[in-house]
Amino acid sequence: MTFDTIIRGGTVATASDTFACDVGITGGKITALGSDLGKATEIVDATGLLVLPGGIDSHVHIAQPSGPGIVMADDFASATRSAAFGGNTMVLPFAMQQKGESLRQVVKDYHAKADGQCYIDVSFHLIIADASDAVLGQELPALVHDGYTSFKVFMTYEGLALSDMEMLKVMSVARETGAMVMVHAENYDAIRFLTDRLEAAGKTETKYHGTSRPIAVEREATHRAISLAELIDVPVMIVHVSNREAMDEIARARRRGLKIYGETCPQYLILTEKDMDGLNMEGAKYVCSPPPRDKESQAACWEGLQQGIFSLFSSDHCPFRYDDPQGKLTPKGKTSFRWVPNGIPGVETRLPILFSEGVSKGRLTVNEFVALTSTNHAKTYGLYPKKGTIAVGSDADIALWDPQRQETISQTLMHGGSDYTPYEGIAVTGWPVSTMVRGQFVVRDGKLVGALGGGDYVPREKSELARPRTAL
Ligand code: DUC
Ligand code: ZN
Ligand code: ZN
Repeated sequence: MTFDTIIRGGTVATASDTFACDVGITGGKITALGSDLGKATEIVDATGLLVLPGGIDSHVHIAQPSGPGIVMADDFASATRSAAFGGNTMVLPFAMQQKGESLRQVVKDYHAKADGQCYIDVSFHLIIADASDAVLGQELPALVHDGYTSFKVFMTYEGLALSDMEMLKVMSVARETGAMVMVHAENYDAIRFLTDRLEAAGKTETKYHGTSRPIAVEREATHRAISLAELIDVPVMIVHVSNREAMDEIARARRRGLKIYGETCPQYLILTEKDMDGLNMEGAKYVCSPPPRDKESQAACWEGLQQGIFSLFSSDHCPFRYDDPQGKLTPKGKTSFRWVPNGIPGVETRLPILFSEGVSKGRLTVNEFVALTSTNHAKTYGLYPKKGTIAVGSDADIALWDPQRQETISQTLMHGGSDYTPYEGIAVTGWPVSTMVRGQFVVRDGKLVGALGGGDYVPREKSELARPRTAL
């Protein structure tokens, strides 16, 4: 048999094993693993490199409406290009509904933005902002059936926050349809109260973003989301957990046998609240929600990754330009932290940061790294084993890593639409040198070689992890 490609001489690592092995690829799929595989149209020399499943970033925001006068820094072309340079072969952005909108129409609109514009594969989660009977009774079940098998709900943000009643209704639909619910857990009223009080006291600098959403705000909402999920008996994913107290709520629920999953992100390992205390508006570069906390919270998030309380490590990529009134510098006259768009770029730096701080520094095995950045994302969101592993029959979505390469993260190395990285100056060991999607290189030896439009939309199965504990 002649393969299209053989990746030869590398060390393959999956979520469970590490082994010296060549990879044979035919028609975009992995068709053989072994040695002396024979002939191929192209032999790729991977001597000295790790051959890993491509990263799957299951929490990214791309081309999402972000309020009057604010524009997100990435469209699908720039976000997926940036993701590919960061060792990713798939991203899962959100199709975000706004109040009064048809969910079906929202999905169509996001497809129109993405179709032909992606360098790597994509699939959409839904964001449910309007929990009307028509949306929950008709549109949502039909969309789950069509492969949109996960949706995010917000407990905060103007126009997005759902009441407890609405959360219960959405969770009921998830239970009936077998979809995965993702929860943004922060207490909306508490944030509004604290924000008003800070502004009344003249405390409007960016550093007060953190003060307006302290840990109790996140812990309370996490506890409440878990309680609501328990009432419905539906699994949920608590996304972007930033601290020990919220993490402990997840761990406690799990000890009680509930299917509550957790995700954390690079900003909670690397940044702290102090970063938002920059001169002038510099602190705005780090404003995201939940906000970065303190060193103790960073240590807690590491424990959560090591102990499996967090099964996902995602970027929550949500980029805005810094030096731009349509971005972090906010429109004229809107000077309070309240108006700074929430979110930071991170899709390109997620994997190098976790590899370096985790694998190179001995906190994680390479297999844990693969699980946290690829395999668990595929399993959680109905893509496994098509995606998220290196196995015969799986898509040939592969990242080649140089585990020794030293780089210093800098905006000059980035390929997205933002004009800064919050991780400027961080030294890393380990770097993704090439990225291949379904057998085709998108990035090869640090150069873009993939075609715009080479990335496909991938409909998803229902997640094994989304099954309720008790029968319907
Ligand atoms: N917070 C969110 O909820 N979404 C995107 C980015 C952020 O900071
Ligand atoms: Zn969120
Ligand atoms: Zn998010």
